Amino acid sequence: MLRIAVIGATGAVGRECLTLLDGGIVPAARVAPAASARSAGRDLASEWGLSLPLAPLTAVEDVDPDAVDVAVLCAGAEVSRREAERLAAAGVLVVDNSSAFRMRPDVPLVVPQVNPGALADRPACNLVSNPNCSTIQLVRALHPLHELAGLESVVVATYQAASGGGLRGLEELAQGSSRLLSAPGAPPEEAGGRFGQPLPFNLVPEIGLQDETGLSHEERKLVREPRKILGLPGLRVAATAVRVPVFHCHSEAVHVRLRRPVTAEAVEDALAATPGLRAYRRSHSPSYPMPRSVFARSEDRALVHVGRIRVEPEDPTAVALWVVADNLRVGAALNALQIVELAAKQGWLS
Ligand code: 11C
Repeated sequence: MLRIAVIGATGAVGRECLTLLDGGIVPAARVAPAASARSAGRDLASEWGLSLPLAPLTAVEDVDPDAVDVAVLCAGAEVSRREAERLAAAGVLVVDNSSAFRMRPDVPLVVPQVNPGALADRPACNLVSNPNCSTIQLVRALHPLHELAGLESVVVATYQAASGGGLRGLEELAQGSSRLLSAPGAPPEEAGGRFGQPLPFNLVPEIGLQDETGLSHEERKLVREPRKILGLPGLRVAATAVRVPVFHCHSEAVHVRLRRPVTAEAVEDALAATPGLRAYRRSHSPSYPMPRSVFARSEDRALVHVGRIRVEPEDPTAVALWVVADNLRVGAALNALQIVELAAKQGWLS
């Protein structure tokens, strides 16, 4: 059984990891949570009602590489840049949730349902990257279409929940919304905060800083990461990423051009036959998932949901989809722990 460190354990993704480990997703002999030094000593097992074999919470810098086989890093790119290589150099397999190493050619970027072959061999650097949450649900919906008729190009608009901004993002949305509900005429908040702009009752079409071409950081990830995961370096992807005042679950409007013509039935069948994905056929009522309905049921939080499945009558290579998934679970913790599961199956961690 594995000895797993969860770094950034007190954050939104870290907590999801501990919840999934508590449910037994990967049998662990010992789970060592770590967070910033000011959280050290917190008793997460009693705070969150966990019964997994949890070691005392330590500061990130104090994680002992000799006491763990695998470390899941969920504390953001800055901590990953500081800690991942220290642990990896000492022989720990590091599964990193941040954007720090994703585009490094020697670091596999893995969605186990899409490119498990990227983990055929243990990477010499001991690092595996977990993709961005909005990328994971996108490639999981795109992959069956690629297998069906070849991907030519993708246009995606995201509707991203506040939980993508962590616990602070959730708190900002809750507090700002209740403030506005009690004083609807109140002037808008100042720019700033977790999302750069006020989110309650608003839409913020900029997630992360824009580069010189005007693409935001989130949009750059949506363009580059699918190419690496799908093994399609020339895939054309256009993305607009928008933060919306929804607490949980990212949604995406996806328009795809395929190499060969398809029918809507064939697309529905391909999506419905894909493990871990729920297809909402046009005959289904409603014919689409929504963030709140997905978040409401634990089993739905582990799936990618695809609805509004359309093929343009005038151009049967053009397909449109609406994709919803829990960004903290499917888009982060679950994918990371499925990477751990795959690495364990490969015999890398025994
Ligand atoms: C968001 N996608 O919703 C981001 C959060 O690169 O792993 C995850 C950032 C990342 O704001």
